[in-house]
Amino acid sequence: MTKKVALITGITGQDGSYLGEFLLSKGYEVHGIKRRSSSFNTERIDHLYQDPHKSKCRFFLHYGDLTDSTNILKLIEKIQPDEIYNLGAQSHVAVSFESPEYTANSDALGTLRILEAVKILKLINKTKVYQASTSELFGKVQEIPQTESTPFYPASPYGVAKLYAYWITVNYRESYGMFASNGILFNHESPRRGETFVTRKITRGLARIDQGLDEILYLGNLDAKRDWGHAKDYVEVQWKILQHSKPDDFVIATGRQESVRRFVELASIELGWGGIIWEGEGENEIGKRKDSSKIVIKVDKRYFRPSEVQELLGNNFKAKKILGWESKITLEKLIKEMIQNDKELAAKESLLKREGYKINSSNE
Ligand code: NDP
Ligand code: GDR
Repeated sequence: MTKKVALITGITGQDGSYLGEFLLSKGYEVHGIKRRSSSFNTERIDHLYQDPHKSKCRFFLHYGDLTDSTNILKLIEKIQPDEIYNLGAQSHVAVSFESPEYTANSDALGTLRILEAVKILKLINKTKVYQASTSELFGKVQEIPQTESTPFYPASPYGVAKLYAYWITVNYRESYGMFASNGILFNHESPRRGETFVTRKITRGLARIDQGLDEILYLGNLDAKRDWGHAKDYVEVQWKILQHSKPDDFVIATGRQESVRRFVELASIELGWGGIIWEGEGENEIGKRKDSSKIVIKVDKRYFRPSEVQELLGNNFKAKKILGWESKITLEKLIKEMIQNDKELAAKESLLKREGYKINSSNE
C-alpha cells in the first residue's frame, strides 16, 4: 500500500507536534508548514526531525504562512497531500483583541486559502481537509452542555474569525463536494501548551514559586469555567474525523467542567501544598498556600478580556457514537504531567541560577 501524505499547518504548535508524532507512528509521510522566525521556533518538533538526505525520510518542513495565498497554493501543488490538517492560527483569544485584523487574516482567510487551493488544483477528489474549529464559537453560550446543534455566539475577534472558517469549510463541502470537516474542539492542554494559556501559566507559575524562582502568580478571571482535555487524546480524533466515511462536524470534549480557581487548587495539591485558601473578592482576591499561608496568587485586571466566555462544557455524544472516540486522560492526570514537566524545568533553572548563570524568563 502506498503511504498516505499529510500536510499540517501549525506543525510547530502544541497540536501540530502531537499530530505529527501520531501520523508518523501510523506510517504517514508528514509535511509541516513553519513560519520564518528570527529565533528558533521548532522546539516542540525537534525530536521528529529526520535527515531529508536519507531515502527513508518521512518528515519534511516547508516555510510558509497562512496569510500568503501563492505560498499555500504552491506548497499544496508540490506536496499533493491526501489529508490537510489546518491547525495554523493566531490562537490566543486575548491577543485577538489586540490584533483583530491579523487574526482574521490568518484564522478566517487562511482557511479559505487552503480550501480554495484544493479546489483550484483540482484535488477535490484526492485531498481531505480538517479544520481546527473551536468551542469559542459558542462564546456567550446559548445552552449547556454544547452540542453540534447549539447556536454559535462568538465573543472575541478570534471566535468570529473561527466562525468564518467553520462556515467556509461547510460551504466548500456543500458547494463542491469537498471532504472538509470541522472538529469543534474544547480546550486541550499538555506540557507543550503555550506558556500564556491559563493552564500552562498556572502549572509553570506555581512550579516556579515552588522552586523559589518567583513569588506571585498574577491571573485574570478566576471564575471562568472550561472543559479541559489532553492534546494527545484530541489529535487522535482529528485523524479519526478524516478517516470517517463522510465529511462531518464533531464536538470534541470531556464533559467535565472546572473553574480556573479549581485548576489552581488541583495544581497546588499536585505540588504538595495541600490546596489554596482564597480571600477577598473580584480584583482584590488573593490565594494563599494552605501549607504556609504565603500569598501566591493575585488577580491582575490586565488579564481580564473586553468580552469574556464565562463557561464552556461540551457533549461529545456524536463523536462517541460515530467515531468511537472518548477522552481517556483525566484532568488530574493532565495536571500531574504538566506539573511534573514544569517542576523539572524550574528545578533546572534554579540550579543554573545558583551556579551563577543569568537566565531570562517571563511570567506573562
Ligand atoms: P498553538 O498556538 O500552539 O499553535 C498554533 C500554530 O499555528 C503554531 O505552529 C503557529 O506558528 C502557527 N501559526 C500562527 N499563525 C500562523 C500563520 N499566519 N501562518 C501559518 N502558521 C501560523 O495552537 P494549538 O496547537 O493549541 O491549536 C491548534 C489549532 O487548534 C489552532 O487553530 C487553534 O485555534 C485550534 N484550537 C485549539 C484548541 C486548544 O485548546 N488548544 C481548542 C480548539 C481549537 P508559530 O509556532 O510560528 O507561532
Ligand atoms: P481560551 O484559553 O481563551 O479558552 O482559548 P485560555 O487558557 O487563554 O483562557 C481560559 C480562561 O482562563 C481565563 N484566565 C486567563 N487566561 C489567560 N490566558 N491568562 C490568565 O492570566 C488568565 N486568568 C484567567 C480566561 O479569561 C479564560 O476565560 C483556548 C485557545 O487554545 C483557543 O485557541 C481555543 O480555541 C480555545 O481554548 C478552545
